[in-house]
Amino acid sequence: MSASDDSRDQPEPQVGPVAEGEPTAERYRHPAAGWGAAKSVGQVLVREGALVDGPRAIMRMNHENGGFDCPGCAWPDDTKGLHLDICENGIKHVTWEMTRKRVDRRFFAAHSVTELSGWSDFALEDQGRLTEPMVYDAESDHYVPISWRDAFELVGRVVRELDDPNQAAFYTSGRLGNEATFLYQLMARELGTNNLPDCSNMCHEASGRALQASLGTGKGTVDLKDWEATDALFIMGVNAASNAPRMLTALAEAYRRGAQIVHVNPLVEAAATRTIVPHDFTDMARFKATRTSTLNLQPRIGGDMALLRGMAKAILEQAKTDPKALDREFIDRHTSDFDTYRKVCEDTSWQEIEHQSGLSRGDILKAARVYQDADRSIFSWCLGVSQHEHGVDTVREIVNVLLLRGNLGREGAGPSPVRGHSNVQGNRTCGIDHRPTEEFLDRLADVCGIDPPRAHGLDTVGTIQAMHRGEVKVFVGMGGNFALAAPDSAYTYEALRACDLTVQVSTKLNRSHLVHGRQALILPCLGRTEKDHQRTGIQSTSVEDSMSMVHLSVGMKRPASAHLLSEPAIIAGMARAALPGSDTPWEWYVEDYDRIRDTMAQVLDGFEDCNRRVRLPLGFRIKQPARELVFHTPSGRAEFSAAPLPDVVPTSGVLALGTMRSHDQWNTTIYSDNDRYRGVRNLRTLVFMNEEDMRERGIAKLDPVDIVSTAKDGTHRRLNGYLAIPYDMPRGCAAGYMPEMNVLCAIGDYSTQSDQPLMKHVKVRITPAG
Ligand SMILES: Nc1nc2c(c(=O)[nH]1)N[C@H]1C(S)=C(S)[C@@H](COP(=O)(O)OP(=O)(O)OC[C@H]3O[C@@H](n4cnc5c(=O)[nH]c(N)nc54)[C@H](O)[C@@H]3O)O[C@H]1N2
Ligand SMILES: Nc1nc2c(c(=O)[nH]1)N[C@H]1C(S)=C(S)[C@@H](COP(=O)(O)OP(=O)(O)OC[C@H]3O[C@@H](n4cnc5c(=O)[nH]c(N)nc54)[C@H](O)[C@@H]3O)O[C@H]1N2
Ligand SMILES: [Mo]
Repeated sequence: MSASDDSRDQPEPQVGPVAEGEPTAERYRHPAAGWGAAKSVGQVLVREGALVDGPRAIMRMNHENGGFDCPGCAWPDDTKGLHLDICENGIKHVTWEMTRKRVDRRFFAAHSVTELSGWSDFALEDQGRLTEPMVYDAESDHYVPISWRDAFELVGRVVRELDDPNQAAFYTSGRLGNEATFLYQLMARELGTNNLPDCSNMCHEASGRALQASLGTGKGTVDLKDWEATDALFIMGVNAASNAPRMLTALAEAYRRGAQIVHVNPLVEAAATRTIVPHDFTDMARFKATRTSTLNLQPRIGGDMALLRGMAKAILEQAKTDPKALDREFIDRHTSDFDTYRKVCEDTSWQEIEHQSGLSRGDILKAARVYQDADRSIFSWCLGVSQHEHGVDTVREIVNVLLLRGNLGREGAGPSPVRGHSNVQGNRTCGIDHRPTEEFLDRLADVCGIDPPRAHGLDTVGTIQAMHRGEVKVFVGMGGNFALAAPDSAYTYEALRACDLTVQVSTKLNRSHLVHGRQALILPCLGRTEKDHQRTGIQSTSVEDSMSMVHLSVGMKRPASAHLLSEPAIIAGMARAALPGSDTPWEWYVEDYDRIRDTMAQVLDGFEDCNRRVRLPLGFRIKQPARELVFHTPSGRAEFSAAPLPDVVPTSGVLALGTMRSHDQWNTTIYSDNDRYRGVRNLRTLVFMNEEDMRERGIAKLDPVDIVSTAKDGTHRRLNGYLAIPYDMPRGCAAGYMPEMNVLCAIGDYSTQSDQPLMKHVKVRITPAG
């Protein structure tokens, strides 16, 4: 089937449930979490039919020793022996996996792929858990059952027949546990490719590269104890109440302790107001809210670097009269290139800083004052900072500001990126990297006896482009929903459809099963909540959170179907079929995951003795050299960067559009059409705009509008009939929901610093619907 004549092509995926009521948008006036969250959880539990098992499973989530790790976000577990650290969205996520609904062979017999392609994405996932392997039958246009053995043989045959292993790509979504991750990259490298695109390429690639360049580590240096000890928190570009809800607890505790909390976000999000601490039942009962912010700054989209530069400039000016403004001793002993950085700050004018940040000098000075008055500061950030052309420079500027006052290598201070998927950080640690280091490959070769390829592989955007050109012919998705999550939906659909074979290892039916290659497999796997029985007994997997803590997760539920395999077993099955002569003991590894961990302990830095340490009550923390002021950088010191301020101000008539999540979704999984904290009901096809920008265009609240994006190469993409919602945000900015808005993101619009798609900075024109 060719892409061009295919009537199933849907450049505008319909994502949400079919709205049942009138769309409404009112300001949300309640604290975050609390009873609104409890009610929302109740509705999900009822809908998924999980009323009996749901609460029981949740009581086992995030336990020290014995429970399963929340498959939701990567926020770390409480360290103080609090055994019930849960949140609304974590509960939704777990019950989503535990649903009683099933997608079986009868379902696929009843619905052709063409028919399913017309369903909304919500309706697809709402069918429940996948139950057995299926293969696409072109003649009938249905998925039909296939045995595991035949499925593996199909993968093996197609891969073996490739002219070059680089014609295959192996995608990872950040849910995959460490052991499966290790086997997956081993399979790819034994085959001979580093084509390991992952969701990180769309997420925190910029953060990793920046921290690596500045500090010689790809990760943050702080842990939860630091959050508990800090004097000032700077929370940049994250919607914590929805996407890292357990951070609310940390913010409320910080506020009660008297710490300063500065939120930097074009939108004042719910976490920047007040919260009812989710598991504090007396607060819940008394409706007692705690503030979670002491200062809110609303820069323009992309204006963060200018704000940080302004803070640095203010501190350097202050240092002329106040020797305590800078930590000179720290700068002299531990950093390099300070003078170049000071010069670049002096040379950047206040006028430029105000223009590029969209903030007044007075507001920037307020933030600088908070920073200067604090003995210990933490900067935390997420996609609002990373998904930009200048994401790497901006994260490096965060580090610059931290270094000025020696906020590194001591309690309560340092950089703290908020990661996305629950194990996205562990995926990198365990080898999912299309640009692996020579040291890592040497050790892999040594320990595993393979000859890994040395050339860099393809990332997410590179893979899509190569599939489109016909150079990558086999796509394997280890979790995730690549078709919807990736930029430029129409182009990505064409790319996937040009493949000889697409393989999706999944728990639920999604768009990526319907936008497939000439041959296609759906391989259903166990979820994290489920018991994983292997030859030597029940297995557990390890995961790493945002703060480098590695701990075991063990499922407790009966699997959704007797025909599911674990992810390590599926990888081993594919590997054996694709590499018949392999000396790697794939089957032996799967019998007992301790064996995989023993190999990981020899290959991976920081995993020494991991089988013992991962069984300690809270697991173990991977050593962070930068935390000990050891810097694996060329200079052996923390390196200041001195990038010029980028021009982020849109030209006249153009708005910078950020694509983001609603409260009721998990990436491409949509739970409802509501976005409680932003006051929206029954609507996802919307665009938030500044009221003045709306007036100027003759657009009133809930008016339909057309949105046209302009790519770097001058091409246009459009979405029609979205409804405009006035929102408290700076002029020149707009916002709306991913994944629908990926239609607007051009494949060529990625950062030249990180190769990340520019998902927070789409240049658009918005006009009343034509
Ligand atoms: N419930 C739930 N939890 C999740 C997810 C989910 O979908 N649902 N996804 C997970 C994943 S994979 C990830 S990566 C994280 C994502 O977590 P977030 O980074 O919170 O994700 P987004 O919804 O994209 O929100 C981005 C935030 O950045 C702000 N923003 C946009 N542009 C700018 C800018 O230029 N500067 C600043 N300072 N802010 C800006 C937006 O207003 C918004 O508040 O969450 C993880 N956790
Ligand atoms: N425009 C725009 N696009 C974005 C973003 C944005 O901010 N704006 N954010 C980007 C980011 S940060 C990310 S991380 C990506 C997310 O991209 P992905 O990680 O690819 O997408 P998800 O929606 O998280 O994947 C959901 C699917 O995962 C499968 N799944 C769930 N649990 C499991 C499991 O345990 N094992 C397996 N094998 N499969 C499972 C289910 O079948 C489900 O349908 O999207 C990116 N896309
Ligand atoms: Mo992410």
